[in-house]
Amino acid sequence: MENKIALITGATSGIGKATAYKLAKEGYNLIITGRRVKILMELEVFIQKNYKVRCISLNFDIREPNELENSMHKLPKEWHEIELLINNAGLALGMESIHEGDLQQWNQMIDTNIKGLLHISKMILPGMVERKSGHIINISSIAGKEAYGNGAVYCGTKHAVEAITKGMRIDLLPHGIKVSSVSPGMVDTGFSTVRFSGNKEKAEAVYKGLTPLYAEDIADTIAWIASRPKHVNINDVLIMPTAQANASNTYKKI
Ligand code: NDP
Ligand code: 8X3
Repeated sequence: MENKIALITGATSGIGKATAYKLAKEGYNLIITGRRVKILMELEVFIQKNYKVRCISLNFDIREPNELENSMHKLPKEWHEIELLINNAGLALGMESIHEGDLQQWNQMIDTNIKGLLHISKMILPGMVERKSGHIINISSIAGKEAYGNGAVYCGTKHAVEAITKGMRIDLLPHGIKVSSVSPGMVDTGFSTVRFSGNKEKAEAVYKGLTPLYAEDIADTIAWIASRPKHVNINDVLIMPTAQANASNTYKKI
């Protein structure tokens, strides 16, 4: 394939979807992934129709090793040379104090945000190593830099993403593979609706009274990181809304 290939996990919503549009505009052929098959199919058709690139969707739950591997093994040969991997699929569930947390929610966050990211990276990295070329961009968070109350496990998963990113960068150094991360503060996506189990009122309250980041802001940042010259790697970008100083301090006009 002439154009470079990018694989985006969690492309059905928010940051992943905005990144799919942005990278399509930049001329990447796209592999888009997620669990919601209808959205994936619609996005695949939309991208092929509106951008001059190819797009293929893979439908799997990133927590399920067999689903993930079967899907990746079905990828046609011309899609094998993935140059850019955006490890974006992830979620937070609940906001309870540690002694009241839900074990099932903890497992889902750990299995998605840490183990899912590791598993898909392991599927794609051998090809990058063989070609001595590639770039992984992990989506971390301000929650990977600081812990906040009632978010210990989500923060723990993003701290793990930070450590994995740093470790990957060391291991992949001799192979010329770039490893970057993007660490956003509040971004208005499906994130809070998922965190509060579909409670729109609670989700909207998170962004009320301030201007948060939008998914497109993060997509722009990802595209900028991916477009630096070969000798330049952006290790990490910590990006916040102007109205948010850190994980716990926001300025709201309500
Ligand atoms: P969204 O809820 O809008 O999107 C999350 C994406 O992850 C969806 O496409 C979803 O796809 C995918 N996903 C979740 N679980 C799975 C799974 N088990 N298997 C496959 N795909 C999965 O949220 P965002 O766009 O905000 O989140 C994207 C990333 O950004 C996450 O890693 C999040 O932690 C991070 N982040 C978000 C911030 C924010 O404030 N929004 C700030 C900092 C970081 P589907 O449901 O179809 O499977
Ligand atoms: C998402 C941002 O502050 O809700 O990672 O953890 S925050």
